[in-house]
Amino acid sequence: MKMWKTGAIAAALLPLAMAHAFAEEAKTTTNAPEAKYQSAGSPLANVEMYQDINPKAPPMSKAEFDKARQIYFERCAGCHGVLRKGATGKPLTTDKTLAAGTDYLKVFIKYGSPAGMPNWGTSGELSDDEVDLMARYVQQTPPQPPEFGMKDMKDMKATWKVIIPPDQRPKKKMNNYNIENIFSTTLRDTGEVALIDGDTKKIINIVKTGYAVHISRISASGRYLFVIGRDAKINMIDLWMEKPDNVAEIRTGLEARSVETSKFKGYEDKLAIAGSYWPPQYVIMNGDTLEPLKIMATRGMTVGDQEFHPEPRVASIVASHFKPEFLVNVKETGKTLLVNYTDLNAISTKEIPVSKYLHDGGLDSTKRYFMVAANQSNQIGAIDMKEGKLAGLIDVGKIPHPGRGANFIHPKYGPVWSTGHLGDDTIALIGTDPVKHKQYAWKMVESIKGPGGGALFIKSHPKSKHLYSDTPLNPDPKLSQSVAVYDINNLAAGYKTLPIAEWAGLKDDGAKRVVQPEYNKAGDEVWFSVWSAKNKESAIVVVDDKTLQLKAVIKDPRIVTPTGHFNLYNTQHDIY
Ligand code: DHE
Repeated sequence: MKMWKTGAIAAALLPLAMAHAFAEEAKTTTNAPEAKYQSAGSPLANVEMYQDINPKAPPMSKAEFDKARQIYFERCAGCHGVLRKGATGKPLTTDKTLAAGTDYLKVFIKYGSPAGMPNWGTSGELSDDEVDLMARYVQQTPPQPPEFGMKDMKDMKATWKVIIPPDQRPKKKMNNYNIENIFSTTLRDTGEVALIDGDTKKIINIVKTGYAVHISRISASGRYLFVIGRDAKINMIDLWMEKPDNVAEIRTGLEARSVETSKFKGYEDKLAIAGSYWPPQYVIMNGDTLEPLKIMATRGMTVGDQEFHPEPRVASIVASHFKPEFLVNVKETGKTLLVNYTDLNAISTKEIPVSKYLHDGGLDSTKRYFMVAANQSNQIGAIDMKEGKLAGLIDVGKIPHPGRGANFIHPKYGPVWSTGHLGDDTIALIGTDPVKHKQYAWKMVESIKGPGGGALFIKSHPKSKHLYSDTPLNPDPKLSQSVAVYDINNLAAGYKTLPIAEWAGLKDDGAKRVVQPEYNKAGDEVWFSVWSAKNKESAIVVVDDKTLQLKAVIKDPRIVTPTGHFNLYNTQHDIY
């Protein structure tokens, strides 16, 4: 039998103890489903960056550095930030990592931490060599991706293409589709959207878009559809064409998630806006050609502690119906910007400090208030777009994640907006009527119990008596493959579970995560994506909202990794 000397045991255990200490120090509100969700992979992985040789850091060859940089941007940047200044995860700047040292960092990376750092080594996602590589990499000076400005020959202007100029586009609708009931479905891993006819459930077209497409938004008139990829590529699709397809495209940065178009009276279809994760900026474009007109930076001071943040990412953006303004939520600074677009040569921006870190959100039923999730503060900010101020900051559950949230009339509290949570099993209901239900406005009036954490999207419809909440990131497949539905007139009765993935009848054993309830225009059907890996079968399941029975399953070899889907009418009119 091998004999261990006390000193050897102590030496072997030391890094583990230190990692625990580091984990304690690094306590964040991150939890495992959220950490996995954030580490979805950044397109910056493939961007060439300069290696700065730091004499204090452990040596790394150029090949090792490039490999580690790629892993970092694929797995770590979502939480720790591009420049490692910290976001959902703790800062990994060299003052901290050099002091920690390679052994200490290796244990931390391999085993993870109770505070939410995934166990990259023991889960099998990184080999021991890769763990060692990453421990050395995070002690190097963080390489900075390039900026992405306007320049004609390079950057934004060089990526801008008008495929069909406005004067060569149809003068009237050239197809017989009921455009308002089309669904734009994200095909995440093929870099496409499927345009599906909501009436016939047939695919109209599969349109090529950016890498790992994120969201779809629709112009004020309902004619143009805008889709943004994680690589900040925007595609503009003309729905009047015989077969709706791309008419313009551009890249507004190197990584992005949000796009929107102007909706104020007199500015319908005039402008588009996209926010980037990198560089930290937003870009205002011509609404029918995507010509980039103005780039605005978001670098600045954080809310509360007022520290400079070099890379505050742009999260959700919405167009105001009350003023010629875009509402731009900046994640790391925790601020909402009201960007007035009447004079692009003298843009006025009102900055509203809210809370950290702003992510997704949606409008209340009057469209006056934008409800934005501050996911690391467990709060929702209610921004009054008419008065241009913070109407309320509401404490909710752990890591709210509403998508756009769900509005409905509660029998006691009147109009409420609701959100589910990534970090716990509750659904928060917030009163949104400061006139007739003043005592409930901007308060969490109720927290109802859902099936589990890992919720991403919640949805209702003015014509429905139901509220649906998914849980695709719950580790229990029974929950990630089903959806909870409540009767809004009797929430106390609890929820029913609909076995959506089972109803899809898929032939193989994919993850079958059930994502994003979305109503059709009439509000009598609800669509769900059943999301499996790229090499497995996926589907879309349609439920009859009255009977809660299966109505249709849409399967097609082209429906690969469906995630978000957007009914064009409901998206155009902010109905949710
Ligand atoms: Fe999303 C919305 C960012 C992972 C599906 N997502 C958003 C918005 C942001 C965002 C900022 C709000 C846009 C707006 O309203 O203008 N999402 C991020 C991330 O940073 C994150 C955590 C990690 C990443 O690397 O991207 C992330 N998102 C995901 C997914 O893994 C999801 C589930 C599947 C996918 O397609 O990648 C996903 N996000 C969505 C969807 C919306 C969204 C469907 C739109 C919701 C809506 O109802 O409008």
